[in-house]
Amino acid sequence: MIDFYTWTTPNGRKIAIMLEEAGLDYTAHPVNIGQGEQFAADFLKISPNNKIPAIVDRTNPGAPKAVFESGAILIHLAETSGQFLPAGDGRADVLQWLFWQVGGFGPMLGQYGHFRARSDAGDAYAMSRYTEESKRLFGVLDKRLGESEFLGSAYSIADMAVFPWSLPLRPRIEEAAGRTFQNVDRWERMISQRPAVGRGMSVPAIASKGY
Ligand SMILES: N[C@@H](CCC(=O)N[C@@H](CS)C(=O)NCC(=O)O)C(=O)O
Repeated sequence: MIDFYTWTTPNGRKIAIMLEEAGLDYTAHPVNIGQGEQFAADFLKISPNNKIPAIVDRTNPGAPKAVFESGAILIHLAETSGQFLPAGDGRADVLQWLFWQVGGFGPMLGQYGHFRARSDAGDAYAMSRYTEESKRLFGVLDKRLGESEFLGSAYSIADMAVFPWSLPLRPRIEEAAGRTFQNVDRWERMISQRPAVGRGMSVPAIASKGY
């Protein structure tokens, strides 16, 4: 069984999708980051950077394994389940797009959202910087998905990492860019049809917390 600490945000949903896709036994624990629950001492023992997502993998009851950082969690779950991260050449193909997401697409879109929500603060340079970077990154994603059905050569943890960020942000970035990202749209529609993705995108069902 896996204890999964999460909230209603894209970084949490990456992991929820993987847990559902891989058919793993897990319990979701909402951590309300709007109310500061990520700073609770017990949560910091699992996630020292005070961010969701985090897991405690209790598959081996004698040796529970805590993991934080969404990319590390996705790799851990892929390796332990033997799913969605191929061996050989295909592995690097997936990992390069996974690292592109955790190192660029997620942080830049996150900063875009942060400054957009505070546009009254008047930080025009920050807004311009993160809008331009978001447009550039969506362009990179669109180009890749024009060449390939998925980010790697098959559906993988890289697609699961990018999808929860792309889906809500693409309309705003398309508006800013004055263009559509048609290949991303095609890929989002395909990913959206997967039942496990639908289930993962609705985790957590806000009810209780406990860690
Ligand atoms: N690099 C981290 C980023 C995680 C992250 O930014 N989590 C946000 C929610 S999406 C969070 O927990 N923020 C709370 C805070 O910063 O205090 C990862 O990929 O797991």
